Amino acid sequence: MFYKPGKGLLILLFFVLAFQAHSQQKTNADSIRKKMEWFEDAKLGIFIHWGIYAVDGIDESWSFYNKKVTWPAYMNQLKGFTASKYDPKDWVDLIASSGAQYAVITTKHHDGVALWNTKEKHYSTVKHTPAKRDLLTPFYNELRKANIKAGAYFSLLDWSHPDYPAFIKDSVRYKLEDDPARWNRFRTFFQSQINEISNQFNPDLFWFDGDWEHSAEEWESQKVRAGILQKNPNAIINGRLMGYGDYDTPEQNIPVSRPKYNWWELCMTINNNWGFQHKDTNWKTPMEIITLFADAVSHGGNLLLDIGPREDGTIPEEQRNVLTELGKWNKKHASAIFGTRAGIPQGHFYGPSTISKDSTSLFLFLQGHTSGQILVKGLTNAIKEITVVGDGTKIKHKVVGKISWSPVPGLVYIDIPEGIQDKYITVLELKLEGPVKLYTGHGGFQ
Ligand code: H79
Repeated sequence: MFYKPGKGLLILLFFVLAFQAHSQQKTNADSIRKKMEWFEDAKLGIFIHWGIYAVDGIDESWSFYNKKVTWPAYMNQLKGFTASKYDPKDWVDLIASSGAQYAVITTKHHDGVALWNTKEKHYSTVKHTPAKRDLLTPFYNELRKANIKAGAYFSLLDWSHPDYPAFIKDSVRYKLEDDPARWNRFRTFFQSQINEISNQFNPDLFWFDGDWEHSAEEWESQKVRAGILQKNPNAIINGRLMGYGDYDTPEQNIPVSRPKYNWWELCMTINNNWGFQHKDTNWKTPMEIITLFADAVSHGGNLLLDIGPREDGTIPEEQRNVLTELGKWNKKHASAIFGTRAGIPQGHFYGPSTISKDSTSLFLFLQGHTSGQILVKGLTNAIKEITVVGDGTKIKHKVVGKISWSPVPGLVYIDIPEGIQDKYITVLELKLEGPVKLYTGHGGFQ
């Protein structure tokens, strides 16, 4: 008798295949390794969601898509977007103080409102809001002065464009297959906007969003990628181009195991929303942000931490506070964070860790007010010295249970004295004899 797969199994298979098609990376890691260097070293970026949604403090674009407000009511916010206190120098000072090495700003969200003077006949802050100006040029200029890499978020999908098929949930303007000419008009439009961004701002990084509504063929992903790289061969492209990007972008959800792409970046809000919302006071604390930052870096990833300025361009105090506290901690622990590589697996040390680029220093992150003894397992290297990062205190360790004739290393117990604890996370540097080498066996005699 033949096995007849049940409906459930077929549906599962469909999702597995669909997911693979979505997430499979078409770019070869070796071919992009060189240009990815700064990104791999950078660890921290600041994401900025600024748009008309800050006027009423409602979900960016999704509020009309999900029918929480009507599209006309949403677009009415155009009238209230002033940028009257916008101070790009202040923004960049704040970003620099956090220790971030790059920033990514929304050039256009799913609502279609461009923050620059687009030549296309479509919405912009220049032509349709009291702000009446290109908000991106002054920001990018300040970033470059501060030597911070410049990133451009761009939504491929555009729910406000008359030639874009999807509009609001459960309602489309037309079906692509019924009117390919109309879809082609949209393609010409969005490719032109991407070209404008390339030519006017020459971003170091493109951060696409909204790719899930169409296939790579429909988006002409290869053409988008080629166009960007023609202008700037070193531009980095995030992984939301239906397989034609350079790195993975888990959103809001912290990965427990390392994402598939060779490089990855966790994007995360400080409260519950990307854009400014008056009622959202669910702020993450500096401790929580520092903890999840250390966790991302420990797994070889970056954190792209989001801020949402008000419509007038001011940045809420709670967000400023998180960035400055994170910055103070980063300054003290710079050697353990920037330019490092993913740490050792959990079985060796139960906490985040990183390894210096030359692999001869192991950094251990101790959460809370750890004191007493901590344990490292399976570390083959001899330890030259252990210091508290950013403080210099030398601390003692003891190797326990090493059998002289066995290659299995002993257990390393490290004494954590009182008085050296950081307010957030204390970091130890273990200077090793040679590059880190781990024993991963089953114990016993070999
Ligand atoms: O700009 C911010 C958000 O507005 C935007 N990305 C960040 C940076 C964003 N919001 N949600 N999403 C991206 C993911 C959307 C997921 C869904 Fe779906 C779209 C859930 C349902 C439709 C994709 C397609 C996942 C399941 C089906």
